[in-house]
Parts: sequence; C-alpha cells; structure tokens
Amino acid sequence: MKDNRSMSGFCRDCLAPASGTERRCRTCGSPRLLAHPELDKLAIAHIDCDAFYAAVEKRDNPELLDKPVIVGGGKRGVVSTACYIARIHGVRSAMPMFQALKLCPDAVVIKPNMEKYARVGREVRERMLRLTPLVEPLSIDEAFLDLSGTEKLHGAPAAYVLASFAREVERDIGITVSVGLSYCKFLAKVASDLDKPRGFSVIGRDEAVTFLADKPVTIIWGVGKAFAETLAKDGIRTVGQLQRMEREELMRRYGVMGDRLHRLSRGEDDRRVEPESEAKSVSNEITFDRDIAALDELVPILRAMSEKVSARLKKAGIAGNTVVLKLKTRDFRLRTRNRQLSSPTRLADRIFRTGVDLLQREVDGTPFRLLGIGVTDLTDASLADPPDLIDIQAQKRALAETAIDRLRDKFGKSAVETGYTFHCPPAKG
Ligand code: TTP
Ligand code: MG
Ligand code: MG
Repeated sequence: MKDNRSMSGFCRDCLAPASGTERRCRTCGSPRLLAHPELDKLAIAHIDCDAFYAAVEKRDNPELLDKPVIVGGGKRGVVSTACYIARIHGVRSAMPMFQALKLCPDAVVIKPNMEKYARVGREVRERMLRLTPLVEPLSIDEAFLDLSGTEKLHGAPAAYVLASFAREVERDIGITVSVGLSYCKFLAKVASDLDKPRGFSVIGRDEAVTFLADKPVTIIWGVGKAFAETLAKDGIRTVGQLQRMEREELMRRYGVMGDRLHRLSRGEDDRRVEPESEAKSVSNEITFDRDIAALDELVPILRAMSEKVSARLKKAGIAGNTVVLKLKTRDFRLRTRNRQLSSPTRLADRIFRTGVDLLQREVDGTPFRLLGIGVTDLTDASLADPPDLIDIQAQKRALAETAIDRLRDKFGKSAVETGYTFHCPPAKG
C-alpha cells in the first residue's frame, strides 16, 4: 500500500482525482482519500451495510442519531445489532439483552421491524443491480459484485463506481455501507470489514500473501471456532503457518478442507460471483391416481409436499413470503389460493399450516385430481422466520423442525416421520 510509483486514486467524498501522496483532498479538503497501485485493476467487491437495523432506525428517527441504539429484544431477548456508539461500550450482536444493558445502560432499545429492513435491503440491492447484473446477495445487508468488464459501460474503473455507489446510498437511502475491493471473493469480503463503518478497503494481488500472513486462521472462509481449535491443537494459529505447509500435508491431515486452507491461505480463490437464482417460486404438486375429495386424505399429502418444498428452500438458502395452494378439480378447473405471511418462511410447519387453512376452505365434496403447495415472492433466508415475530408455539415447532432436519441430515430422510405423514390429524391452520 505504500508503493506510490503508479498510484491512482480519488477522494471518496467529492470523487476528485488524488495522487496518493497528499493527506487531504485538494478539492474539498476531505481526508477520505483512496489510492492503491492496483486500484484500476480490481473488480470483485463485497458491500455490507453498517450496523444495518440500527442504521435504518436512526434514519427514521433523527433523535436517535447520537444515542447508543440497540435493535433486538423480543421473546428471545438478544441483541440483533447495535449501532457503533453502543459498540464502543462493548455491545455486540447475539449478546443477551440484560448483558448489553449492563454494558450500556443508556442505550435506546428498539424492537426489530423486519419488513422495514427487508424493504431497505431490497432498495440497496436494486441499486447494486444498476452497476452490474453479477450481484450475489449473502444476506439482508450484503452482497458480492463482479464489476469486471463494466469499465466501458460506466466510463470509470470499478473502484470509482463503488465509491459513487456508497455516496449515493448515503444520500438517497440514508444509511451507510462499507466496501471491500479485491481480485477474489474471499479477500473482498475480508476487506469490507477492515474499515467499518463508511469504509473502503482494497486488497491487491501483490499484497495478499503478506496481508494474510499474520492473520488468525479464523479469517479463512469456513474456519469456524471448532476447526480453529483443531488447528490450534496441531500448533497452527496463523495463516502464515498454513502458507508454509505443503498442500499434500494439509490434505493428509484435513481432507478437502486441507486443500481449501492451502489455496485460501495464499489468496487463491477462483469462486465466481453467482447472481441470484432465477427461480420465482418453489413448489411441489401431485396428480392423484384417483380423485380425492376428503380433507383427511388430502392433509397428509399436503404435509409431505410441504416438507419437500421446505427442504428445497433450505438447500437453496431462500425463503418465500407467500404460500400458494393449487387444486385441480375432476373437470380440470384450476383453483389457486395465495396467502401472504407476516414474514418469509422456509419452515415446513408454517407452509403446511397455511396450506391446510387454505385447503379447508376449498374442501366441499368436490373431487380433486391434483394438489400443489408452494411459496412465491422469494427472498434471502436470513429474513426467514424471525423468532421475535412468530408466536411461542410456532417457535417451539420451528425448533423441533430444526432438530428433525439435523437428525435427517445425520441418519437419512426416513429416520424421522412427523405424525402428519403417518395418519390424518385434526388439522388447524
Ligand atoms: P451484519 O452485517 O453482520 O451486522 P451489522 O450490519 O449490524 O453491522 P456491521 O456490518 O456494520 O458490522 O448483520 C446485518 C443485520 O443482520 C444486522 O443489522 C442485524 C442482523 N443480525 C442479527 O439479527 N443477529 C446477528 O447475530 C447478526 C450478526 C446480525
Ligand atoms: Mg452489516
Ligand atoms: Mg452483513
């Protein structure tokens, strides 16, 4: 980063050019200058909103601007996020609320408004899509962007386009973002976190190996706490140690993960930015051998199909806002019934219960030849089934479903059957 020979750069506030040698912008006086020898060559970005939920709340209530704000609470009583003022006091996401309030007794606590955050998240994403079609959302407030080859379109290198983007999001949407720019996804994601909030960090090819050398192994994608402990037992704590090991040795010890450690520790990551899937809905339907009119025959079928839809949603990391029930009568008349949910879901239980409720209204002795259930209005799974917004009973069922999913992953599909797939229940929506 200290190489000034062919530095190109600009001011992140007024976008005037800068050489990389000055400390303040010659045009507007801002110290927020960006310069890097590879600035014009890098095109893979990761953008993440700063203290997202809290930032949206501050935007909508300026009285909160200079106060510590915590978004969270509700039945689970944990912090969803804290603004950067509250973070100075040590408040963090996922911390129990009582602990957070001990650290920061003056904090203003706000209940999450998921619909609002989803809306703002979508606005940010729509703006990203104006820069490039290659936008890969990772969660409600972040995405990868591949801007390679868009220089002609924008008449400027990716770095400049991204800085204007950050400026416009602040001006038009009223929240701030941090940008990481690199040549691969791994380091773009690492970079976006380096200089939060309102950050813009660049990691070039030439500095990648040196940059990574003294970092803890947990910086590597896929190395969580448990795996870091395994590595620590083998005496490996820094990425630099991994860089000095042979690929074969790492693979012998850690299998496929060893290969990943080998590549990522050297800043080698060729994963592409994959744009959002084209799917508009996820559904499952069945045409019966014989027509069925009875509710208690239809319900277990609906249950099994809801589980299939849910499994596909879970696998794809997406969720649906609207449940759709489809029926075809003996004389081929199609009935589709929709219900919008209070929050997106990927849970079989919520899909099924909504489906049964819709089904009950249709069952009137008419023989049906086809039954279908699905969800549309798809969004990212990070928004799905917020524990604070569904009731206690639904929360319990959601927990049970997660436990069942785990057992099924471990022992196979038939290991766990719910009551509904065995016999016919007295179904209530
Ligand atoms: P993050 O991007 O991880 O965090 P953040 O945007 O609040 O803060 P920053 O990126 O500046 O570090 O998560 C985005 C939102 O997701 C966050 O605002 C609230 C929600 N969230 C939770 O509800 N629980 C959690 O444990 C985390 C990490 C996030
Ligand atoms: Mg964020
Ligand atoms: Mg995020």
